Amino acid sequence: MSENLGITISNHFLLNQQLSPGATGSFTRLLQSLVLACKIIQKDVGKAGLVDVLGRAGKVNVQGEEVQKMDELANLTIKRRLSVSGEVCALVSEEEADIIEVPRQYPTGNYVVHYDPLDGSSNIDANVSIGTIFSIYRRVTPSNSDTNDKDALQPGLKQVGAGYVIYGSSCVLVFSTGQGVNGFTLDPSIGEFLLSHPNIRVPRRGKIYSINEGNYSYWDEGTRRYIDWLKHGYEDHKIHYSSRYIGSLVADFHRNLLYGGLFLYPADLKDPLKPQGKLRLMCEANPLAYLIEQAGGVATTGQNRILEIEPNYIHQRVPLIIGSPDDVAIYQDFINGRR
Ligand code: P6P
Repeated sequence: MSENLGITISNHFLLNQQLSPGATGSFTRLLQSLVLACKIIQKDVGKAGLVDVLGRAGKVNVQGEEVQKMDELANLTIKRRLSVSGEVCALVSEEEADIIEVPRQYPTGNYVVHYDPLDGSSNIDANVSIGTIFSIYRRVTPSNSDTNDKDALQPGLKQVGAGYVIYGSSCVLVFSTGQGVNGFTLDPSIGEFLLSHPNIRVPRRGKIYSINEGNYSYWDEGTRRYIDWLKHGYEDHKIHYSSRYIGSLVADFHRNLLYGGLFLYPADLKDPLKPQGKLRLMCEANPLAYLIEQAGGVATTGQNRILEIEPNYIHQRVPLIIGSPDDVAIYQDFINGRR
């Protein structure tokens, strides 16, 4: 049995983080609050078919998307656990229009957390894997002042931690604080996340591409030529690529992180209100870009490195091409006219 198994996320974090000089335990407490929130969401998602938490909540969120009852429950769970942690000064949820201030009755801390409480939630009724994505920054305004946009609108390079939890055949938390990427699987019999995927590295090249081909006619010409090359260019690349697209970003990303390959949600002209594509920079692209770079991969809009984008709006959308470095490089050759 690997000597790594049996290590809880708290053990692993304390062993790897608290050895750093000046560590106060504040980030550990924040992480523990996030982990507790995700355990609660896993419980709720796990019994969604049995209690009245499936289906639509009968409202539309700031993204213009149908809110699922589980979206609301997951959002409330994370908001509550992080607000009482005493470690955050502001929260930004994919489900809420504005920056969420910590209620005055709770102490505030020095971290800002962006999160998508339940990504892929439209798949809940079909029991498809869904997930929570989170992105952690240090505040940049003085700790004795009110937080403002400066704290919430930082480029992805400033993240001090990022991760996701995938609620699937098992519940897996994948996380990084800049010293590599590690995966922890929830052992429901003891309620602990145990180290199961130490030091995840994405293969340099894969055989999987993930994209919604229903949007083919809305893509730019370079993206269309690249996808055509993957499908019809065997004589050139000698690889039998597979198309795998679940329609749940966390699940598609997690598979490609482990197996290698490329996930693409390029800008498309399908919705003139979303010319930069569908995915959100702060709570989807940035945390996954942080993870993929920590695992040896690449994340780009096609033109720009995701982590270097200076955000101007908390719900800003960006094109996202993310995965194995050699696959991303070939895609960029196509869209920049080098192929
Ligand atoms: P489409 C889910 O709503 C989500 O935000 C991501 O999880 C997923 O990758 C994407 O949208 C799917 O979008 O347009 O292909 O249905």
